[in-house]
Amino acid sequence: MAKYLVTGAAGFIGRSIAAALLERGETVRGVDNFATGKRSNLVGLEGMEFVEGDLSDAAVCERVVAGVEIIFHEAALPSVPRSVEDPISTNTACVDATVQLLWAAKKAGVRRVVYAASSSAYGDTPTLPKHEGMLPAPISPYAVAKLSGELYMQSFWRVYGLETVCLRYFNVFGPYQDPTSFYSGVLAKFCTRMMAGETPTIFGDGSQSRDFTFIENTVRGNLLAAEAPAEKVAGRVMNMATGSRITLNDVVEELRGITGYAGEVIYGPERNGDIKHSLADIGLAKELLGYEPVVEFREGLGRTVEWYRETEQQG
Ligand code: UD2
Repeated sequence: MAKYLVTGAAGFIGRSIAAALLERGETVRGVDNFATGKRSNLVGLEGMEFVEGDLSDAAVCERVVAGVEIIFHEAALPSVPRSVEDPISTNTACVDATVQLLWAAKKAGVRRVVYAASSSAYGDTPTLPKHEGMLPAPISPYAVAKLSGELYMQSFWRVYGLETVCLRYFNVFGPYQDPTSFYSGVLAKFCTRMMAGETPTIFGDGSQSRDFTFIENTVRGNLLAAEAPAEKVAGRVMNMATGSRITLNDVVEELRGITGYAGEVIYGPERNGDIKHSLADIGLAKELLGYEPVVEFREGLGRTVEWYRETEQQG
């Protein structure tokens, strides 16, 4: 019987959490509907019990939560532009599925749910760094959907006593992130394109900045959130990031150095629903979880390029 459930286990973040749990010798169940997750991401996770299914289906939720103590809820339909084009699918995957999962978890007596919340909740407010005391101001349907998930988490803590912890991820990147979709995260796209000598396209003038967070930091934060005492973390929302930011123009310069790309960069129109600057205050996660980022941006970027090179990924 599995102690941990990882939703979105065939996705980039889910598979990384599952791998860390297996490494610790834990019993793990994973679920994924392969909407954006990949079967190839399950290679190396043979020790995990895997269920293929969609969490918007109550029967799937009931099946996967059975006997579980702690859930890492990573399943979602990411991407701001995808949600602008199709808000219904984003809502189904991020909101409906989350409520179904929580309801099944509550009924099955699951103790804790650690939720992949998003920095997009802060919207485009000019104040930097973003801290958890700020009023949410989501812009895109994606941001609204992820924030709704947070609110459901807090409700299930308040109403049913299900321990929930929301970690607001800030632009996670690293090995296993899919570079092949139009909706892929910018670093997955830029790393693989520039490695292949192909031109990256920046949406806007490239002065936008992000608190890009290497996956190992995110995984570490999740494990800490699963272990922290309920008195400290249940019902809480906290940023999960590095506390530093870099502009897209500077990212491209870094990648020129790492990949040897000497070609041009195309500048296209700014993306609808985009946020200009994003930077986290990580003080709360430090205080409540003892979290510290362990891999800084440049090292993470180098390791990511190395992984794409070794696995011969194409953007
Ligand atoms: C948002 C969230 C992030 C996570 C993610 C999931 C913010 C600040 N961040 O990421 O935490 O939830 O959604 O999808 O809300 N871009 C280009 N060229 C490309 C692709 C992207 O210039 O080929 C730009 C894009 O316009 C944006 C930046 O790169 O300014 C980052 O885009 P992204 O899609 O990687 O992530 P973002 O910030 O929407």
